[in-house]
Amino acid sequence: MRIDVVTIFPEYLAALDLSLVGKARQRGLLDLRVHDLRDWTADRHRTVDDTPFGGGAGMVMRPDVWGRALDDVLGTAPPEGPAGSPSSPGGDSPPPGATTLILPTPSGEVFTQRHAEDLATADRLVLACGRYEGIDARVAEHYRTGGLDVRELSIGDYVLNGGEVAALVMIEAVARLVPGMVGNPESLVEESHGAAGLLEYPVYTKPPRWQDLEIPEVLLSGHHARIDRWRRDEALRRTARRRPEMIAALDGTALDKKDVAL
Ligand code: 6GU
Repeated sequence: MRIDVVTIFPEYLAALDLSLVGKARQRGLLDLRVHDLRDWTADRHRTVDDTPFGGGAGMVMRPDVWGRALDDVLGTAPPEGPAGSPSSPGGDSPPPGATTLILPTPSGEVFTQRHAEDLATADRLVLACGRYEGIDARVAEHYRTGGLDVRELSIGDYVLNGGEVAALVMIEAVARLVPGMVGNPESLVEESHGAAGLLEYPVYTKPPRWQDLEIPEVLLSGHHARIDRWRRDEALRRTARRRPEMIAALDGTALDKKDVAL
């Protein structure tokens, strides 16, 4: 998979050198490139924003700068100048295949595990991180009209200063679902927000007694059917308390006769 991030703060994305995503990059499973939006500015001050039409507080990011950047990174830019001219800041030509343009924004659809699963099947993701009051709305409209899959996505109901942290969240959630990226695919099976539609049950490890607290006895029983039953009931209880709307959303066939009464 190829992922490009365009931002005025490339340093924000340094965390992508670490952990699972960093290893996937080293192993060549993930081609991740971070670009500085200001490389596509045209003035001495490298301006990316301007005042909003219609008035109001704050600044809006200019569509012309974003258009040059995204055309270049997406590979929809007009042909380059004469041979020997400096190469574009976007680098060499992008791969063919399904591309999704993601615009992280607090006014987007809320990003869920379902979005992550869907985006993990794309060949290419391009994330355009806005700052200030956001990106001129014509940018999303232009690329959508051009036939690109454009997603405006929020990571939750709170406001961040820009799309960079949201981009980190989405990239990590997607990358761990790409085949080969997670060491043990079984760890994807029983997790929270997975197929069961429940939060995950509580987990325990050694030592068996800590701060006067013991682990639930059933986990030491070696009785796998009883352990599975206990875990499912704990997942149901926890979900009912913390996320009652997830219980309401379970389909009629999701609960069995032995499920704990909630
Ligand atoms: Cl994607 N961007 C910003 N600026 N704030 C957010 C967000 C995104 N998602 C939640 N809050």
